[in-house]
Amino acid sequence: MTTDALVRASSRLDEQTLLSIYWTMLLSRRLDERAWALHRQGKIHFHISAMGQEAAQVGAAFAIQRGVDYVNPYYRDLALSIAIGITPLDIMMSLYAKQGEYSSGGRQMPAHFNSRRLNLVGGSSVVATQVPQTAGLAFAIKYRQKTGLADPADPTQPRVALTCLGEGSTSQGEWHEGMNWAGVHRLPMICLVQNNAYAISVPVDSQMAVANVADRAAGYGIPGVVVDGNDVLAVYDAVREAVERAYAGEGATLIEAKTYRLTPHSSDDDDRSYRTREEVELWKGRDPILRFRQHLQAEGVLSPEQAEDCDRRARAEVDSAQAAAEAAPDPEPEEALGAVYAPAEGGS
Ligand SMILES: Cc1ncc(C[n+]2csc(CCOP(=O)(O)OP(=O)(O)O)c2C)c(N)n1
Ligand SMILES: [Mg+2]
Repeated sequence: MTTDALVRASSRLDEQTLLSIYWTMLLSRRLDERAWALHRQGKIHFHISAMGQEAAQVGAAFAIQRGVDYVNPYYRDLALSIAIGITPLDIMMSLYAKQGEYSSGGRQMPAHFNSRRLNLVGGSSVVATQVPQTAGLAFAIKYRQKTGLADPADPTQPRVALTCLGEGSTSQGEWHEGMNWAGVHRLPMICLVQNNAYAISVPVDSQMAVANVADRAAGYGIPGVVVDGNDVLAVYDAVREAVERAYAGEGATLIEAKTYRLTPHSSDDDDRSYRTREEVELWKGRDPILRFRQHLQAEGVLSPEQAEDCDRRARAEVDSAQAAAEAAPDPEPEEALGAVYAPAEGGS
């Protein structure tokens, strides 16, 4: 490691970028909170939340080349998807399943984030299936660069494929298969495990017999890194280092971000049956957004007035996204018979 690499990459982020990271986390949180309220009002049918995990997601997104690198997200990656370029209006249109909804024309559940334009790859609800797909994608990146078939517009552009999943999903065979492939072929891949301590009701110590998911990296011959998932800059640093390894042809990295989900698993879960209120309150005190706000204020990057202004603007953006989605037409019933991702003929 060079002396330069010992300096945290995040220490080189300019104030504008730091504020943009903060804004993205906050916007995701306000959108997320509104979705819960809409669900409880009976206006939408389902929501699954990123609350508590914004640092892990936004820190990772800002460490890659957003829109250039490939991302295979999982259902909890609301904040990550917003950071990549999915908009609050897109999300609201999904929640209301309105005509023209961005991810599937309103045909599948919300939280299946995808955009060809943003290199955000749509996944299945079946957990961990995105991991071998990401390994395949990373293999293609490497193969195309080696054989000169890389992006004809920019053949020298380095790329990495990032995927995310929860710690519970690492019990699935697909995860092991994908990670092994990434190790064997030294693929430009990053697997970010967001360890939020539960897989629905199952606590992590019933899920695995090792202390850290990252400990398993040794079995794949790749580095495994544990990071404080509620510290956005620590996550940024860990992912940035993995990106640089991937771009330099040094292969894949497994990163485990230790975090906590502040909400029940989904709008249809009651977490009182498997975790105490004291535990949840403890983690609310470690809220990654509050923590980053305090950091920015201490550094003189964000004043209390600016923080309030950010909050007002985030709420206003969520208000207008909600209003636009409510006013949008429902799909025609016969649209349900069409293809999910693209029109059957001549689609984009
Ligand atoms: C193969 C498979 N088994 C079970 C489910 C049902 N399921 C959906 S989410 C989930 C929990 C996953 O927990 P974790 O990987 O820790 O992610 P988290 O939801 O905590 O972010 C389960 C069991 C599924 N979607 N796919
Ligand atoms: Mg989990």
